[in-house]
Amino acid sequence: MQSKITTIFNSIFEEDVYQGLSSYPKYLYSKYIYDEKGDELFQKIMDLPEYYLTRKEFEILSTYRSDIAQLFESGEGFDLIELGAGDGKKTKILLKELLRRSSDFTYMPIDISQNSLDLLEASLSDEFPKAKVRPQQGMYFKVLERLAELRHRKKVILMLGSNIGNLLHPKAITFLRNIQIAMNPGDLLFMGFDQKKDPQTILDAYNDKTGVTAAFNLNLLERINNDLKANFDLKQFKHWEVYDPETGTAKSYLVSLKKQEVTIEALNLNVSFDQWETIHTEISQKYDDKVVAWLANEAGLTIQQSFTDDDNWYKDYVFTK
Ligand code: AVI
Repeated sequence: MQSKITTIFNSIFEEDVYQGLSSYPKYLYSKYIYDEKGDELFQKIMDLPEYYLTRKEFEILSTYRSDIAQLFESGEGFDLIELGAGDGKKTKILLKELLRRSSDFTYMPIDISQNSLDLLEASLSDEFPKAKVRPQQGMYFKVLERLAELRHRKKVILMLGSNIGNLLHPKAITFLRNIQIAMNPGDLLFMGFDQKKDPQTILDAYNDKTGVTAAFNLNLLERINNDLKANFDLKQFKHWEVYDPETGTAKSYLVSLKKQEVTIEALNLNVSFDQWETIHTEISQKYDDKVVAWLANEAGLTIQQSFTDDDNWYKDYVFTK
């Protein structure tokens, strides 16, 4: 008779790592890159010359700040709810414009990390002491559910950085549908989507010369080493990026440079790698208008308008319910 061993996990992180590294082909979720070091590396990525996404969205928000502010404004005032505000560098362009126009609004950044929210709140009170800021700590959807009950005035939901691109289409649709459910007629969703372009430009953005993106990807293994007592040798794995111009999907991998075995003590797990075996770590989806319209339609949303940069490399779309 076969005996079934049940592994008890102490966290979803443990369970996800166990599942991902016991599967064939192996995978790990990119959300786990973002520990303290991962956050720092991502800040560096955003300053890389190859990583055009941040620059392009900055350009769009700066160029169209007054049109965007006008779209957001409403007679009874509005709540500006941002999903994943980070350091708020790009959002500050809009906040500055809204304050200049004396718009009546409350800024509600939502983040899972209380620490990021505290830092953001401190920098906002320095730069914009007059802004009404009400940070909301928690998972996006739990907070959005709470905020859905705010029916007294217009909600503008903001998600910048093409963060949606880290989800495959079916998950992106569920994500957008959950936002749609939290919206009332008249509310807006303002969201960034990185666009399809010269495949080489995309490959370079995820494979910079200085190796910051490689270190970012490898941070997944470092985090598992630190948090789950594992012994990944980071020098024996190589960052590898591919981009399929047909589907618009950029995929990141870590490739094992030799046959090797890794022990993850906290999971009581030995993981064997063949030479050249892969761990799939991230997708960064690129879009065009047709795909965004399809996603919106599936989620019960309508595109009202979009803003783009001089090269049409990146777009911010405005959706209504
Ligand atoms: C956060 N996210 C939108 C980034 C992206 O472009 O997929 C994460 C990233 N991965 C490598 N470089 C940047």
